[in-house]
Amino acid sequence: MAQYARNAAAVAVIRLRNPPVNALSLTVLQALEDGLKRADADPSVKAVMICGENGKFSAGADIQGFSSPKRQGIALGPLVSLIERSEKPVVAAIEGIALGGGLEVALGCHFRVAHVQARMGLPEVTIGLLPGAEGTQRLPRLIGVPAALDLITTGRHIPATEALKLGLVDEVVEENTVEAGIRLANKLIASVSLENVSSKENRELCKHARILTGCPAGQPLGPRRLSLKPIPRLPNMEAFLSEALVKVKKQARGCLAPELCFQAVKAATEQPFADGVQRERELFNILLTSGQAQALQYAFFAERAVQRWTTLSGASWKSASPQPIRRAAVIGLGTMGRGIVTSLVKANIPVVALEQDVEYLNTGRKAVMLLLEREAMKMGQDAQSLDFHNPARLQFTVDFDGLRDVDLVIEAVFENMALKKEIFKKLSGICKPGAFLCTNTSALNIDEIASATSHPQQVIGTHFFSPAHVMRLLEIIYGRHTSPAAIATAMQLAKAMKKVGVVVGNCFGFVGNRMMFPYVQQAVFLLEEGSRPENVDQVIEDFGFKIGPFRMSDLAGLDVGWRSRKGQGLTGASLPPGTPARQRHGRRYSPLPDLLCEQGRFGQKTGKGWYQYEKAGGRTARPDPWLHSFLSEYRDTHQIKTRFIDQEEILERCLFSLINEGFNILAEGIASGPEHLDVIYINGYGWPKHKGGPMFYASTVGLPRILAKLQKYSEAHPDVPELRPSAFLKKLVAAGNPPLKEWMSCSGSQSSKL
Ligand code: 3H9
Repeated sequence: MAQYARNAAAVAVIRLRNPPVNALSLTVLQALEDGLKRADADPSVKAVMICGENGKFSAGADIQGFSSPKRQGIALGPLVSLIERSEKPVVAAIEGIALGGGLEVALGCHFRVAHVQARMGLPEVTIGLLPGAEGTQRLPRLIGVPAALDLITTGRHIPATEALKLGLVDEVVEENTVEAGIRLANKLIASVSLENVSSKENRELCKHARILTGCPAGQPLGPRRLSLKPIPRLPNMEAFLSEALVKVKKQARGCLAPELCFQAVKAATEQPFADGVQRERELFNILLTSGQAQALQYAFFAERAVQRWTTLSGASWKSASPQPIRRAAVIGLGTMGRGIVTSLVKANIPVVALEQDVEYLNTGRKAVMLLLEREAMKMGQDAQSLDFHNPARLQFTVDFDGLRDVDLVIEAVFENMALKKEIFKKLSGICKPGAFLCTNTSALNIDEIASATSHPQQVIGTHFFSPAHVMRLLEIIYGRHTSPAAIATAMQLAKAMKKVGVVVGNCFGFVGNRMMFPYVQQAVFLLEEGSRPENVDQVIEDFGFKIGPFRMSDLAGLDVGWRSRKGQGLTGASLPPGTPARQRHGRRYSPLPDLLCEQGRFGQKTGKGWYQYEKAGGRTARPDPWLHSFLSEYRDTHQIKTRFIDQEEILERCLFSLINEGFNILAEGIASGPEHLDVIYINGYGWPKHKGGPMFYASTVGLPRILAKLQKYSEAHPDVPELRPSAFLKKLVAAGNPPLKEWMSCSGSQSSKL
């Protein structure tokens, strides 16, 4: 609701109240409208101030409401106009956040005062929408087209200081914002009511109020009504807009909202306010029903839902308490370790970084310092707080003794079980008993690593994604003995590093990589059967992935997987003689990646992989005629008939096999819900967010269709178990294809492998 109150003077205060973020539900809107009408009707009220309960203005429209079947009720746009039309000055006192519809309400007000720590923005684009309460028309009138376009098409939140520079707010205060708002309202009252009074003192007061408000005498509010303001012209508006459109389209990669946001702002530059509003509404409705908005809003709530973690044994976020991390250590300063140290420093956690010898330590130190300097530059004025030259905040050592008093260690050495166990054994003897011992692994067994220590309850997997200081995902893997406090602490750490932590169970590859295996496997099988790397990548990138599987493999280095397959005895010297070239353990196997590695084609780093590059370390992938003839010869050698494979088959075999593995993971209880898998894929694997993650996508395709296709492909490739439909998928189809949020209630009888 919104609480209406009169203060001692003539200011009516309307306080938006809908915890936790004062979202503008229909009830809040109704109360806001009632409050405005009441203030209007009361002659003793001379000004109105709108603020929010609990130090937050408002996070905008209630996002849950967009999926509600009964969205009837008061509309936000006309309410913003009602505020603007008020004959009594209306002041917005912005504390905490003013986002989306919240900021649009503030734009309807005649004056805006913000607390110095407040953040503002129009983030609708990030949930597949555009500012649909006239924000696309008012904001460019207030701060100009370039700045408005930037805020509206990126959805970024800006601090109050930037808002002041842009002219988005009139005043930034460090003290109580509500009191500052009331003070301003009183000055405005003075400016209006004292105009005709001739005492010298009143004339002075009136003059002061006019300077403050920028309103000419006799028209106290006219220039403050943004809908009446002309758009600030640019000398080259047309050229500016066409360049901006190219940029917006490039960044959108198939997501509709940024381009429609652009169109709405463009309408503001071409049409009168009322027509622009009409255009904004049309575009908003297109987005609302596009499917992408549902996917993005699902992703928004999924990211919050995964914070409420549970484990198979019943531990949960409700009862587990995170422990404070006053000091952390990172072991290993390779690519991952460097990124992890950088993330910890950015999170203001003092770090001890350890390497095996001085030479590695010095190389690692240089690399970390470089990363931190770059980060500091990006962060601008906050950079001093990183204070990374201070040894109390970042210390480099080769001595394990330096780890005695740390609260948490993150081991980030090579993916080698023996090495990891050796380190954990050492840590177990050196660290204090309460220290949490985390291993950064992408696939290895957490229980086996924990078995090397005397406190396995303190051991937990923390799978970072490269580059670790950039990627948002942190897969948090609990083992058989991991304590709930260790999980809660790892989740808290993720939050401190501004990452999204997702708690999953322990199995080979955990969630992300386990689902990735069948996807990559299908991609390679498609090459065996007739596709080329560029065909497969194109289909996957057209779907919206940032990068296709072959370009990704070239970037990561083919040698990484080769080393792991050698370790598993799938290739190399340990392969038993007489093993068929294209079969392992009775299943289809493709030696293609191994053959490329044998030729020294490790990807970008060697200048050749699935593609060719301009030089070793080059970034521009070009299709390679050598590879095309190599594939033809390979098919001849193995008597594979080359066939044309269409886009549909490429997409379905890659994605449906990945999704199929997702159903197995859910059935085994490795993840407690489909949203976990989706958050992992969106934040760690470049899945297009506007398609909601693999499991959400499966729900939109329809489970019966996915099942039928998997059955078809499985019949055509009986030696590929990954294409055999998961029992859980079949069960859901038999249960009538329930909506995604009901899937887990159907999983009851599934057995757990944990
Ligand atoms: C809009 O305004 C459209 C208009 O232009 C036109 C309309 C015609 N609605 O993130 P947190 C919940 S579209 C409903 O954990 P934080 C959230 O789910 C809107 N619920 O906290 C969570 O619930 P739970 C444009 C919302 O401090 C709880 O609040 N606005 C909304 O890390 C706490 O959230 C946006 O896109 C909402 N609008 O971050 C802003 N917002 O506890 C979206 C939050 O049950 N919101 N909740 O899990 C945010 O960016 C962040 O939530 C915010 C707080 C920065 C506000």
